[in-house]
Amino acid sequence: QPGDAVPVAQRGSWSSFLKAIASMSGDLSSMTAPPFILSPVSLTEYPAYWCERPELFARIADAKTSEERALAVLRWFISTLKGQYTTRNESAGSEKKPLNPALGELFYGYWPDKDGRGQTTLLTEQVSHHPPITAYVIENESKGVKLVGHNAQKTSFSTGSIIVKQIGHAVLTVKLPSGGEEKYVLTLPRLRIDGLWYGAPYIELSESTYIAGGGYVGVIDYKGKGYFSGKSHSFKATLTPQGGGGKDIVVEGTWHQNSKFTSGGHGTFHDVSTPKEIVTAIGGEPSGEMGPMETRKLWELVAKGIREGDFDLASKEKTRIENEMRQRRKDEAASGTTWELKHFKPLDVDPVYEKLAMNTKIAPSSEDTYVFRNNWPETLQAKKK
Ligand code: HCR
Repeated sequence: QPGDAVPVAQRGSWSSFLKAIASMSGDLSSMTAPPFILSPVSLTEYPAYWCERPELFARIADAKTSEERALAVLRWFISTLKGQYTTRNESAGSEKKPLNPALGELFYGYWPDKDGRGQTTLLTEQVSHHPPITAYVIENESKGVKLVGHNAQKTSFSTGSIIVKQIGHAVLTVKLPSGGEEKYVLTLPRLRIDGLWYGAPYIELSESTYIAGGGYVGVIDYKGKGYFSGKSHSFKATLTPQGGGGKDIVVEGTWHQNSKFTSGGHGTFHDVSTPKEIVTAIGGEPSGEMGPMETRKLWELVAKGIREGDFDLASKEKTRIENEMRQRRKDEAASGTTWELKHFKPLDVDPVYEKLAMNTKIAPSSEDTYVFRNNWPETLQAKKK
């Protein structure tokens, strides 16, 4: 039944929210939603989903040939999708609306060394509030693997679903045993949020993403129920060696479960039935504390309110933070200054992305980027040793 999953007292505000989405022009993240659909986690924490299987990230460095490396990159990428797009359904019963980050909001974390795979560190900064843009870096320094990226979303409404076009890309840099390095550009899938009518939203991926670099171009095509295998969360990935010669490698399956080679290899390709490793959050102040712009400090009471069902507290605190941020922007405008990003420098054109665009049909042919200043906080720098 429509609205079945919505608490009775919130059915009115849920249908108003849906009406507002249907006529929305622009940014869904800043719209007020009923409490039952709120997540206590800010979007600045989401980049951690890229590394919930740190051993697969580290293993990219162990590949001996370009083919092995391209397969290791693809395997790690596909294995992140379950975390990125189904976590809230698994832990909270449906997709939720994340907290909308403030400009300059930060998140730091790490995954410890285990079985010699090395430490992996994560740093995230909200580089724009409107539109929301999150930049991040994830690095396993001892293995020489680093991911730098940014993402934003453009949302629209179509036949009862929210369509989310992801804007942005990530660049993976891998140090080679020979001394050089290889760069891979990764683009992001399109999302369709269904189940709104019932108050139980969930995500399906659509269209294609690209992974290009190291002499290979990988195209991952996403399909939901009724395509390829008829199953939800299906994909087909084709890895093509560049420069003529060599055969395609094809992998098919479901990204939240497993996949196998259907050409150019045998057996299982990826399997995410094993447990994931959640990031350990760490304070970025020299004392090890979290500073006022660190996400879990900034949103502490809002998150507490949402988790404990105290929505008055959540809403009062959210309004206080939003007003403070608005005042900060007004003060900057009055003094002719702008907010200075702590860890990233905006750059109009990313040359690594442009090279990918030349080798594929990917549009747009050019994208901006955020260059990491290489200034890890001391607390994380210490984790790298
Ligand atoms: C679309 C979304 C905000 C953006 C989230 C992104 C795309 C962020 C980057 C991560 O790498 C992957 C990711 C996963 C999330 O699924 C996606 C969010 C899902 C919902 C949220 C909307 C802004 C909120 C929609 C409100 C609904 C649930 C009613």
